[in-house]
Amino acid sequence: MGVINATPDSFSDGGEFIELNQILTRADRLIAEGADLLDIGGESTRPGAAPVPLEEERRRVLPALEKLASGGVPVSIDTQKPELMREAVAAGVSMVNDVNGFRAPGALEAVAGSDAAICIMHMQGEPRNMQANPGYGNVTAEVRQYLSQRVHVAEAAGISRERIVIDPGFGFGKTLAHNLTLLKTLKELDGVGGALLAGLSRKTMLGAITGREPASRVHASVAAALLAVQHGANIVRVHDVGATRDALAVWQAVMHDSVARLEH
Ligand code: HH2
Repeated sequence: MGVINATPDSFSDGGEFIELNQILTRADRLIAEGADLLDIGGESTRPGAAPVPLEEERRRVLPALEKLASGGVPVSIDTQKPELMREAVAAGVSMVNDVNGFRAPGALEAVAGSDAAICIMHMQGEPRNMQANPGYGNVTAEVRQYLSQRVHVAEAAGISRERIVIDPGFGFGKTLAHNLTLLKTLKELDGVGGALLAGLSRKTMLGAITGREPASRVHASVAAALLAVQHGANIVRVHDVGATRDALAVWQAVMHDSVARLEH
């Protein structure tokens, strides 16, 4: 999944893709690099980010969604707002990605009547305060419990399990230690939803490990994406699609080769 942040303030690439033609150029590039899915967002969720009014978020993303949703690559909208979810679904998006786990009143209903997938992410707190003092007894168990409960609520709203993607929400109300534990134990989230998504690309945890600024976290991000897939992620949300695909291609070649050797 290739990321397009149509925002002035995203932590890794804020301000680069604001005008419609910039968003479309970015989309073309991600598709050329091999993205299977594009995720477009108009509200930054970086720690400390302020909420964006509906009108402004709509202005940032809807024209691009309308253009891209009829193209050959499925499109996801990254939003917490039920009104925009509804409009994005009407525009033909294939997935609605909500870092708030569809907890806003009307969020699940906005998507239920369509055949779009949903991505339910775990977050402790909200972007404004989530990194203030995150705390868990057992982070993986608590994330799993939250996601299972949200999946049940989504199913009760008429969204079948195979339409539901779950995501532990790396960096959303988690310390470095929480993030590392989650990555190591990702397998424990198997089966909670229809698929598992991991978003580690360029995040602060990679800066803490490498000492690098967001734009220089490409190698760290590729390593993290590879680890996530090895631990069971089906979808990785990344800024650097080409580099990530190359790493995954090597991993897949090795895995297939070892399977073939075992068979002979
Ligand atoms: N991370 C970000 C935004 N949306 N959605 C899912 N499902 N999972 C994630 O891990 C995730 C997400 C944050 O990254 P980014 O979009 O690069 O930055 P910003 O929120 O500042 O726009």
